[in-house]
Amino acid sequence: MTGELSPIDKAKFAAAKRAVDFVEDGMRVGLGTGSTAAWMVRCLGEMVREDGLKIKGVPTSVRTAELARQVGIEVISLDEAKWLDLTIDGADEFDADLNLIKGGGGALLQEKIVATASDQMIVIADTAKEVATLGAFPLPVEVIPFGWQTTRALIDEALINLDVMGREVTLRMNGEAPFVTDEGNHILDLHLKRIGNPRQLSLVVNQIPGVVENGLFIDICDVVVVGHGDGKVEV
Ligand code: ABF
Repeated sequence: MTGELSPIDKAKFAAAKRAVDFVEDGMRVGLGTGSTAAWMVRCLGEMVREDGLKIKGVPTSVRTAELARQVGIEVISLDEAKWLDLTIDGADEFDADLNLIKGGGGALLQEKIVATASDQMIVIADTAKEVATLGAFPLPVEVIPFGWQTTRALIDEALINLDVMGREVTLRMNGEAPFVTDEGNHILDLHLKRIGNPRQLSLVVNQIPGVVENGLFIDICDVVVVGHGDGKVEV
């Protein structure tokens, strides 16, 4: 499954491989999105095919759903599952309090719904994702397409009073056209450099009309599994 991996992929694979140890027979598992989460889906697929592991997976994106089916995991919707035992997902940044920035891959809305509906959320990451203060990675905010420029102006205005270092807001593009999420929305990336108070920022941004959800995950993650380039893992 792995072949010759680069150190970064080795780190992602190692984290994914360790995290699937938390998965038990009969569990309903939230399946994250992104390259690290894809390793986890492949590992789970192998356990299903080769060890007879019985799980039901709730994917957080169309692409994860496709991969999960390909590797042999039974896929169900969140409404069918109702509640999940565990979600395993990647992240763009995590801090010492296990607060996260997610959404670089554009799937933050479903990722947050799924993680919040889980008894436990495990993040899998390489060491580059660990930060002292969140914010070097641009914060993704999912907004509805209707009036998105007005929504952006309201975000600009709100940022003036918040404890952040940068204030540039850009519309995420996919070539010449705005990026469209699985839910048909757009993403604004907030280039904040340093987020002094993630909880306050999250609450303020989510109150702006047109905002669907932001990529700050506060008090949602329970465990971070960090993979290193030499294949070692810390939990
Ligand atoms: C998802 O994938 C995201 O929320 C995050 O944006 C991204 C991390 O991607 P990768 O694992 O490819 O670095 O988990």
